[in-house]
Amino acid sequence: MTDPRTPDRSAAALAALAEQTIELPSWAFGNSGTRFKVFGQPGVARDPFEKIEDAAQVHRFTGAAPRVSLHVPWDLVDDFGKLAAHAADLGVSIGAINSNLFQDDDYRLGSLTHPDEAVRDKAVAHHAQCVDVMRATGSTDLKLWLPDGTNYAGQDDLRARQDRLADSLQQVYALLDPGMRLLLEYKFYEPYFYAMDIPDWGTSLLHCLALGEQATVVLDTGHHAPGTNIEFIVMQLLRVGRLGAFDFNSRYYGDDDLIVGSADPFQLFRIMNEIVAADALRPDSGVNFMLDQCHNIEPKIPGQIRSVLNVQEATAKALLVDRQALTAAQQSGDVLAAHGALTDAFSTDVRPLLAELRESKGLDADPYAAYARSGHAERTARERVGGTQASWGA
Ligand code: RM4
Ligand code: MN
Repeated sequence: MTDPRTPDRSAAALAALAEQTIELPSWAFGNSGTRFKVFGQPGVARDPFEKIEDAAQVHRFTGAAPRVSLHVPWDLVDDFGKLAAHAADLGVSIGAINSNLFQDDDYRLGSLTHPDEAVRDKAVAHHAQCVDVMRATGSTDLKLWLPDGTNYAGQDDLRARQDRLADSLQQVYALLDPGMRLLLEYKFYEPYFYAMDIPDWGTSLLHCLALGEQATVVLDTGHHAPGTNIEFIVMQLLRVGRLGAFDFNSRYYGDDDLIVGSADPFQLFRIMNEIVAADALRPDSGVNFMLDQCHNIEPKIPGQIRSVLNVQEATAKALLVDRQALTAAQQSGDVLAAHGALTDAFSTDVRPLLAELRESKGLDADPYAAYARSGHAERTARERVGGTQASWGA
């Protein structure tokens, strides 16, 4: 067993961590729940302006979360210029714009894949609205999760659905300005259970390759069958330059959207290890590290702070891997030494290193405790009365 924290490696890790940013989802700050119950919480944001205020708290205490993704239409406002200015005043900016193809009666049998061209046109037009929001807010990422699929064998022609999808996606892609990207997400089941139309990274990648350079894959860590080797997918997408973003969260059973790193911290470490090995942590690598989570029972701002800390911890451990020793062991066929190079890094307590990072940025070493002391939770519970709390699906 070796301690991977050499002075050089720690210094390099600190420098890389100082540059790392994590994007927060606006919907994490609204109420959410399961199909059984949505629990309200005191002080929850009532509109996109308040969601951004809450996201800015996460950035204020972690120094690592300067962007907020929006969901359209959940976050529609009259004046997006004003929303972007509000974000800038609070020290954050607008990140990816998520389209929504899963809450309209017309989409019962699909949206971009629907047999009826009029429905497909409507779903494409929704993305024109999203691109307008991008122009008004300075966002460069259009994120598309396709909820389309079928429940029964024979319900629709699987191949025809792919052809319609390719055609619809081309129309969406044509809406993009230069410098904008299309982030295409996949999910293996739900809301349909027989066949999703973009069930896996291969399908997403094929569509991205057909579209062009501005199309990349989104990997949501909760969207795979149990036991899937997610870091393999990360590696493969990085190899072909098409990993556009993560939606980070944890799962035990389905698309649980729990706090990232809570269910399987070793998996998160293995994912970040592939990122570091491919030098994809650099801010200009093109990989957007986003969270896609819902805090159904825990308080939302502390839940997001915890999530950012978990990503930072996994990243710090990945940065501490002794890559020379790892390569030497791999080349000499020393299986246990190679595995040990990873587990030594994973077993390292990186909290002191991260405390050092925060102090060097003038932040409290413990963002979670500093937020609790700030009085923000009590103030919003007192002041945010009346109106309707934001909710997943509102
Ligand atoms: C989907 C998918 C999308 C997210 C919605 C809320 O399952 O993960 O990324 O926008 O949920
Ligand atoms: Mn997602």
